Amino acid sequence: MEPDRQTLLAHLKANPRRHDPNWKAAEPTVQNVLQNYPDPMRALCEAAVPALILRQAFAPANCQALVERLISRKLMPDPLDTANPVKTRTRIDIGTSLGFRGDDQEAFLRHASGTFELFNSIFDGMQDPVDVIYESLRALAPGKTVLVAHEPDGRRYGPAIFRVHYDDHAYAPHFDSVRLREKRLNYAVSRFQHQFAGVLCLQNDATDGSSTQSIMHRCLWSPEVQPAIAEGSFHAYAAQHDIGCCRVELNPGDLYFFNTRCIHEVPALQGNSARIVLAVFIGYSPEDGEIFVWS
Ligand SMILES: O=C(O)CCC(=O)C(=O)O
Ligand SMILES: [Fe+2]
Repeated sequence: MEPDRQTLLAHLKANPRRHDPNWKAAEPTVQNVLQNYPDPMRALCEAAVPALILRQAFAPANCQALVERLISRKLMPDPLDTANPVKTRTRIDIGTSLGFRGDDQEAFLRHASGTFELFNSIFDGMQDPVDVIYESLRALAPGKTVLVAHEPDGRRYGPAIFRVHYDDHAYAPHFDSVRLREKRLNYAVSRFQHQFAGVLCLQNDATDGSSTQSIMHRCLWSPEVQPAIAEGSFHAYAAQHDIGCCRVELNPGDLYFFNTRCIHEVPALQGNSARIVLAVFIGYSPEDGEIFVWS
């Protein structure tokens, strides 16, 4: 359950976030990351860094072209089309979400196969942003095989998902784990010890420097922190335990990877535009030759 928005804001007001100057993302290119962290996946496992950021992994000009493509294919509404019906949701997903559809495994896998068809045609004539995420991960995890997550019978999960966020959409402080949180032990991805996310920024909610950005807290989830997450009092918990954070500042085309067991949040949007990302989850175990990617 999402904690109550008012509670969250009250705790945040009384306990402002503290930036941790000693916890910095590794960036801006694969080469630089590997120089400083020869095993970047290990750095993520240990939360030695809040994130790995690859600047302009996807050309910024292509971001705009891609958003226009999503609009022309009617996958998201045209913001200039004032005849649009009033939106009733603050988020549109384009793709297949295990979190949302995983309760019915058959329906989930069927939906995922539809997403493969959609993604096969959607990027015609342009750089494929899904490839960019997978190739970046391959470069950061030399020696591993990076592939779309699949069940033992070969059926694949969704390869990635577009998320279009509107209005005052927010992600309260949370963690993501098929193993520890969602407890989807009937899925092949539950074999992995660690879960990461890869998020490619396609559009910010504002272009004037006031855009909303994700915030990583220097705190790996444990049963001890769970009550604060559930109650919406994580900001007070962080202040009490002197937990600092890092704001991951992204521009369109920037791709970041992080450990989803780190408590993270995206505060409420304030700008006039939608915040649009292409996102994946990643399953990783140090001794496993395969890395599974899904959405
Ligand atoms: O959009 C982001 O940057 C992260 C979103 C997130 O935390 C999630 O989808 O679980
Ligand atoms: Fe998350």
